Amino acid sequence: MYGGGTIFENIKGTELENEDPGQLAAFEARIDRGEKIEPRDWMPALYRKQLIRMIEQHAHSEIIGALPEGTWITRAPGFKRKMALMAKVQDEVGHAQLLYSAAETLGKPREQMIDDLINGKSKYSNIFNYPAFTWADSCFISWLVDAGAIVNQLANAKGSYGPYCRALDRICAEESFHLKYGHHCVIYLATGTAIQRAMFQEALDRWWAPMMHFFGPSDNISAHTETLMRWKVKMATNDDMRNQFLDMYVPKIWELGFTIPDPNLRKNETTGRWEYTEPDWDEFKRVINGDGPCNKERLAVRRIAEERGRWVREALQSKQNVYVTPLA
Ligand code: FAQ
Repeated sequence: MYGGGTIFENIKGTELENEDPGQLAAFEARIDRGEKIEPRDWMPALYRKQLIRMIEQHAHSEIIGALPEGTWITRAPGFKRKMALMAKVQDEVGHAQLLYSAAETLGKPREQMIDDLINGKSKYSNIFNYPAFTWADSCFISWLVDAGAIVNQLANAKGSYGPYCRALDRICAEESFHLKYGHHCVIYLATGTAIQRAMFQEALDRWWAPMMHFFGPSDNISAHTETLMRWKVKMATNDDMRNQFLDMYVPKIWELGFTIPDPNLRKNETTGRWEYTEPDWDEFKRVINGDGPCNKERLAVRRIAEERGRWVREALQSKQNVYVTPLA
């Protein structure tokens, strides 16, 4: 069913109108049976387009997501935390590589994806456009942003597109280490001095709104959820993922004695759902469309990285390899 009728009653005037009905029906039957779709299989153009959009945005989010924490590597308190944070940041960049590879299987070259990122054409996660002023901000990202990412990725990993699901299985395994590292860092602050506790509370106050935005617009205004869920690209709605995150992490935050900056946040025991102040979707739209506190800075850093790495890529692609004859 789609918008109240069968797919064939509802495709008129949509991007599916030009698809062959037989192929479309066979494709949907495969999805319904829980089969994985692989790169050489037939798929509707809209499925391909939506997957490229979503996987590409996910890849960009990993690579840009490395930046706010990356600036804390040299300032992390203690050698062990520096090592752990460096490994985490390296993992995030590795996740981007896995995701770019998955998106490439759908036909969009990596160079074009990077161009679209640095030219501001593609989106990436709203949350990485906020500044990490303090060490507690870095701890918030490692614990709670990674927690949110895991909620989303565990769901998407059960989806229909083989290469994306396999990439997500690997990514989730690494993210679970990040989460433990982040939780450990936050417990340290929570059980530390009054200044350390205040530092995390202040981070929580600033990051809560972007964290609520992180799962995407409410279901009633989300543009793509219906199509993506129908084709099992997304396995949970934005509101369901937000609810699951609140269910798992609000009790843990309260347990550590911190206050969540939303007076309306409570679990409705009758519905089993969390109630909260409706996030400011105007701010969300502004940030994802390029006007957040750090958008310009984030893209500027990526442009510099792209420019400085050009000679390496050119050297690797060069056909004029120089062979050194071993000395006799
Ligand atoms: N930020 O119709 P929907 C991480 C856009 S990885 C920016 O609901 P959809 C790891 C959306 O693209 C974090 N834009 O969209 C890490 C669309 O715009 P468009 C990233 C957003 O796709 C941790 C419009 O709003 N994870 O954190 C956001 O059905 C720590 C309408 O929205 C993924 O990308 C947002 N938060 O659902 C790294 C997972 N939300 O394209 C370093 C895969 C929505 O029409 C440190 N993605 N938009 O112009 C997904 O599951 C989905 O794409 C959603 C959005 C759930 C994010």
